[in-house]
Amino acid sequence: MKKLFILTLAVGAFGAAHGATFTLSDGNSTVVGNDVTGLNDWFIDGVDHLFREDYFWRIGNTPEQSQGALGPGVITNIAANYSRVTFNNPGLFTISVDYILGGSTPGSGTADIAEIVRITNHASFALPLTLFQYNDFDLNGNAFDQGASFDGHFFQWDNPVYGMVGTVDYADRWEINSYPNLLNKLSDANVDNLANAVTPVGGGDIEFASQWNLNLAAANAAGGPTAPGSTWVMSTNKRIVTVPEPATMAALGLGLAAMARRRRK
Ligand SMILES: [Ca+2]
Ligand SMILES: [Ca+2]
Ligand SMILES: [Ca+2]
Ligand SMILES: [Ca+2]
Repeated sequence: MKKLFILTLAVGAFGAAHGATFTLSDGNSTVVGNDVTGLNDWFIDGVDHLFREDYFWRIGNTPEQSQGALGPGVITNIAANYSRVTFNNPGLFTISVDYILGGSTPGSGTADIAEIVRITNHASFALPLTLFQYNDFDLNGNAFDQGASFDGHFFQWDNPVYGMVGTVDYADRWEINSYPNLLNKLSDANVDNLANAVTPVGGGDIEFASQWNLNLAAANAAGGPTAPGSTWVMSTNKRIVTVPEPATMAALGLGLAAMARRRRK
């Protein structure tokens, strides 16, 4: 009973045009998203591993809100596996997210989503904008009994399915919590920052988020968003792998450890 009312509620609040969906397909994988709650389904070989992946923002000391709260987004379908969603906050900023799905061979249980986020300041003053990337994976098609850790990248597992999320630039803050604590933090009327902590998880319905504290340079007075620093670009990658055998799992563990070592250098 976790969740299904969210989209209906938001569509009701904003009207029928808000809530347009898009679908990405590649190989063994399909992703479904919309302009209210971000990505809501990530099917790999028929199993849906995702409840929600979305972006939230605030300016200065205003409470956080989702990008979907800005109103209808513009959805541009670029290829079968590639869509762009753009939101405009008139006179202040635009935010666009490119979603690119990389599927794999049928039966592999593996797929990848690359995202490129662009935020452009249209104001004539520097914009203190804080961005949040929110992830609620329900790996293996269930919302309980999952584990997670953070080591520069996020890892979540529900054996034999593993999810990983990494970002460039590295975020300024992060948090792992249990649903819906983190979602409430990003949706309530308080100004919140992520805790840089794993909060003990009851029931194992994991959610996690990253936070970037930005200060986008003012756009040129002529009105074009062309000043150096007025646009920020971030790339992020999500991968889900299914590991059928203990030997393969050990190899995955070694790979992750090697990745962590490289990162620290
Ligand atoms: Ca889903
Ligand atoms: Ca489970
Ligand atoms: Ca809040
Ligand atoms: Ca979850």
